[in-house]
Amino acid sequence: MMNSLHEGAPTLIRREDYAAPAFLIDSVALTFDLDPAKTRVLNQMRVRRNPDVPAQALRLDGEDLNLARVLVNGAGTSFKLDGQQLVLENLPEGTEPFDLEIFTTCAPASNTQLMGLYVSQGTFFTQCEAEGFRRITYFLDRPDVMASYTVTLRADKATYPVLLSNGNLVEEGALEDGPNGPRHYAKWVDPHKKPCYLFALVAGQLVRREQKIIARNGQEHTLQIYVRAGDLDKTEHAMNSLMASIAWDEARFGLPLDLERFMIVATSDFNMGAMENKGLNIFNTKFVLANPATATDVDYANVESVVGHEYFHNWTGNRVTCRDWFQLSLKEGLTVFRDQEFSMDMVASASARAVKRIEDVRLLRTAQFAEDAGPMAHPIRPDQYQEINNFYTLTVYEKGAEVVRMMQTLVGRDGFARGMRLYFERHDGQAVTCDDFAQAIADANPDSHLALLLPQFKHWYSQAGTPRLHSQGEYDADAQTYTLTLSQSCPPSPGQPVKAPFVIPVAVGLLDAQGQDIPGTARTVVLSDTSASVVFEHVPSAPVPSILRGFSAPVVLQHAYTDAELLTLLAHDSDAFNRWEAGQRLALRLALAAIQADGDVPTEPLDSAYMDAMRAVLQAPQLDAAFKELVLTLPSETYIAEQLDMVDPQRIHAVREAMRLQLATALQTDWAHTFESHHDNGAYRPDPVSSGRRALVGLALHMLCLAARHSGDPVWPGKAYQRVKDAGNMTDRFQSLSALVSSGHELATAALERFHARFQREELVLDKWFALQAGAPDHGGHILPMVQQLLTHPDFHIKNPNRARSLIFSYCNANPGAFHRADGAGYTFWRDHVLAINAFNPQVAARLARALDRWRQLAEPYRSAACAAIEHVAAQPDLSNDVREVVTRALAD
Ligand code: B3K
Ligand code: ZN
Repeated sequence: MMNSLHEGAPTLIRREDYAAPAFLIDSVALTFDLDPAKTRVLNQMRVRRNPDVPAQALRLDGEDLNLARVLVNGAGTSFKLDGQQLVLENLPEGTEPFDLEIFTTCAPASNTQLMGLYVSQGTFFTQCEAEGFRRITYFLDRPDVMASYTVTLRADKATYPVLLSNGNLVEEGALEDGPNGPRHYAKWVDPHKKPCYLFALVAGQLVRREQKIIARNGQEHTLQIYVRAGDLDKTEHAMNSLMASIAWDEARFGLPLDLERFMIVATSDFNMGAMENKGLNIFNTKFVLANPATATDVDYANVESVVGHEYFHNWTGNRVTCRDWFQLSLKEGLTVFRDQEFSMDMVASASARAVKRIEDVRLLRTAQFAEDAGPMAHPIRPDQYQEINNFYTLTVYEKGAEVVRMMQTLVGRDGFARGMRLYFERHDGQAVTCDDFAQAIADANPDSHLALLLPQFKHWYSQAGTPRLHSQGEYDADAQTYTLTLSQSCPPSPGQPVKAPFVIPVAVGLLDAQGQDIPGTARTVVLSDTSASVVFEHVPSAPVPSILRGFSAPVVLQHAYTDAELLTLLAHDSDAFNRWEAGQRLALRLALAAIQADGDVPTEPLDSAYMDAMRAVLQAPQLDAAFKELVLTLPSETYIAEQLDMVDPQRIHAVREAMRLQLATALQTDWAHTFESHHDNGAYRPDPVSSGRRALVGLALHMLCLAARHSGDPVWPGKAYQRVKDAGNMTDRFQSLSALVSSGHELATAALERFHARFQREELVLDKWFALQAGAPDHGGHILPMVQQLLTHPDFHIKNPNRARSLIFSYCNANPGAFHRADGAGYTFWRDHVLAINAFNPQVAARLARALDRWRQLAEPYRSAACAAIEHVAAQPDLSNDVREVVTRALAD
């Protein structure tokens, strides 16, 4: 039976039911006797009644704990257990503080959920956000209860030489010997009050990289990154990223590091990317470890952005935290915005900034737009949930970041910095709401559109769904004016059939027929009504409008561009985002035409105008390689599917494959030239210029291998194989392997074997090896049997989330052409693995469950088969709350 099984109907938690806590906890002293099988936790709290709330019983949250003792002011007291809560009714009256001592035990070694205190490869770790602290001790497990923490860790010295918790190490030393030999302890005091979700401890055998830095005010800080022995040579990039993050937050927002000591610890077993525990960030190894031999350019970029993200939480999340979990985007949307800005500020050129923006928008439009159109759609500030862990979503994070970005657009960059200062002046040390944040930004900019339209702007917080921005232009040659009429609508989402208009900042500029910017036309139009017109004066000839530049709002732009206009934008727009976007629109248009045409999939879906444009991009000397790679990459199958009311995944797959093959064969000479002129650019450096070159070389090699598979020419596959053997870095090596695998070339098998043999002791590289195979293009249904075979591979471990994701998620979530099989076998696989994982790790299972969110959109026979698989899961009696919520919502009308 599931440990976290909640009896009866799952409860729905509602935002409107928020009530302040009846008790406050001023301080907590925790003493841990760490033992994998049975860890003893002594929790000594200083508690008082909240004077603002009517007197009532104290209800402490707990989960999977063994309770041994409860003392109030040193004496025994009556208590009862109500479900998982510990209820204390006979507490001292009045508002004087009292001592509450609770002694419990828990079993970290059998904690497979990886929430609370658990063991990974012999080391203790914690994960408390959102509600994991209750699995460590009884507590008011809610973010608006902030306390001072003192933590004493006691353990066997040989097995657990390193003992870490939040804050400063104030004492350490030997204890009396235990049955396994010498024992020791360490005592940590966190100088900052914090909610319990930011508590952390780590105990085990770790080595560290250390760096001292001097802040602007002259204060010294110690930065440490803890990893397993053998991984130290993979920590330099994370340390550099951390130092850059600290410097950036001081320079851009005036926010200094407020701790003497800042630690990052890496673990292989982690449900998500990383966690911002105060002063003791815990990271998935995937987002810390990187060296040129094992990590790709994408890994390097991810490490920088996740290290930045967690560090930035120190102010946006930790110093100012959330009042309740409905406010999650307060910290997550804002912190994603900050990490995006950080990554952009780290690169020198405008075009590298644009590349980062395109990548962020591509993720948003592919995955978040799909979420916003499906059964799990929710506003960035949700109104209700059954399981909060299901709401750590692309909507809360990525769309939340877009909402913050729109605020910055509306008040300007300086105005936004001013707003941030006011936010911290008002709320430092508090647990607050999204309203408080928006109010601070608006109040610091009283004359801005944001301040004038604030209540309406906040519809972005309360309404789900992706708005449609309709646009129409009319040129008046006599008056030399161009009138752009903008209007908005938003499709219904669960529980929200009708939407009020949003405030949409639309960055616009006009191009002349030669593609040059028409002076004086660039502006940001703020659409707040259902529709509005804007007139551009002194427009000498019919212009081409460049609308929603830089993707200035998270909307779907609908404008009836002609192909000629899109080609002009692609060739000339001074806004790099819209240049890329024009190419995507052209490709999408051709893809949709081929998908919707009757009869067989055309062998050449792309027209000559498109091919010529792509050739021109590839040959353009002034364009960056990274940008070329983005333009030459076709819209994904998932993105294409989102444009259709009825989805035939196999048809989409076949059309996109035909398009890829056409690009590969028709531009073969250009690909070869691109490869030759960009490859092998010296010693590995992860900067945007060299990583852009490598990305373009990788795409070229993919294309050349794809063309070769059809022509039978052995030259390029031979080169790719050679690079798998002797590439100087993982980016080149992995791209070469991937080119062979995704073109389905016969050399792929030998290359995969060679790669595996070489990296069999590198967990993160093996994850790539599994993911590559599970995510490869399907040829005649070969992927599923191969995935099933890989499940039995000695290196496959389903309980390790990274490994489960690399094989099972790569197949179900990231390979639509292989997953959606006419025989429904992909869905059966999904069903069985959702249930298998549900039995030991509900959070990971619920993520996998999301793979069938969009089943209603599917054509037959997929739709019925998917529905049956979901119904099968929903019918199980022992589902976790996490999975239950996802499948129930999927099946709801
Ligand atoms: N705040 C954590 C996420 C916690 C997820 C809990 N299910 C990481 C982050 O967003 O920085
Ligand atoms: Zn975060």
